[in-house]
Amino acid sequence: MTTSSVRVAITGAAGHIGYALVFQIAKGNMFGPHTKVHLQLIELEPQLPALAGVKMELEDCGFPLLESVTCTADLSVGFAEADWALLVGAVPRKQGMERSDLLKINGGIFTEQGRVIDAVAKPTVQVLVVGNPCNTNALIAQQSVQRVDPQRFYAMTLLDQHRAVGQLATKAGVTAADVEGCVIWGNHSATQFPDIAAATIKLQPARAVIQDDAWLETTFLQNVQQRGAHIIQARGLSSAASAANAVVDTVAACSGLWGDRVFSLACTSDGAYGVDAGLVFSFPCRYEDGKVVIVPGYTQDDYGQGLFMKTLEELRAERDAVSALGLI
Ligand code: NAX
Repeated sequence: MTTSSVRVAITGAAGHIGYALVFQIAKGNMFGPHTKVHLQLIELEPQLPALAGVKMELEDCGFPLLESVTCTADLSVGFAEADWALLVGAVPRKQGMERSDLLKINGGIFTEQGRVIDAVAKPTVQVLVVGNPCNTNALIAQQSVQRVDPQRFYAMTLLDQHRAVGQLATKAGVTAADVEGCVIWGNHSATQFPDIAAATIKLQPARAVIQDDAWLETTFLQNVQQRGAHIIQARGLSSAASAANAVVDTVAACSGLWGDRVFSLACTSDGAYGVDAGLVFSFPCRYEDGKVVIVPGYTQDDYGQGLFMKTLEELRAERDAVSALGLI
């Protein structure tokens, strides 16, 4: 029995992640088997022919839950009445480009997208930024809103959590389902802090099961922080299927489909854990009373505190850089 429907807007829908994502949503993996979906696919004008091909393939799948597919380069059509806006499209850093150029170009894109979302999406819309630098792009996008609650803008770090869990599971010779309580703090970047202080493997403290502090503090840390680069080295392309999988899981978790399970999400700090209010920072979160909340009570030793401060300092610097550019 299907009971409801959701409108999902996706930018960059003809890109690598978009192509791995839309079929999962249409199949029901994001909102479950009883929710119909309208896909509102947004691309740059030159990519519209490729997007038309994606639409053909969606039609060729015969997905029972797929109500409609809109393909557009017009943001006000793409974000109209959206329940979720998945901001995947972004301009990648090219050779010779300064970081400030990247922030400026993407800043313009995310300012405009935030403005249009505020104007035409449902007032209850939730926004997940995937396009990098995703934390700061989310910070920029939420500045444009007046009607929509800026707290409903997030950036994705669940892929990083899944990567950390994968590393621990492989090292311990167990499956991912046996690993719990691993969280990501801070920025979706090479400074991110994958924290295993509260993690368990088969319900035993992860550190005691692994019994290799040197591995945890070097190989594990680098493998998680550098996983994106390692995948590019191996594939010649950046992670797409695993990123799409994490988008599906993030939206499901934010929609209550993960129950009260804790998951990593970059959301707007309210000052929790000493993070400057307003920064979009990855915290342990859970769905509670119809919304996403930051889970309190995690503690860190000096080692963890050092890593926490490093990623916090990086996000402060990104915020100051976009502030200097007049983007926030
Ligand atoms: P692709 O270059 O394959 O696709 C991006 C698509 O976005 C292109 O089709 C492009 O035409 C479109 N696009 C660009 N600007 C747009 C705009 N203003 N409006 C609408 N569409 C626009 O990149 P892909 O591999 O799909 O990666 C997309 C983004 O995800 C990148 O910024 C990437 O860095 C980021 N990632 C974020 C991750 C995360 O965990 N937060 C992990 C994976 C990924 O690296």
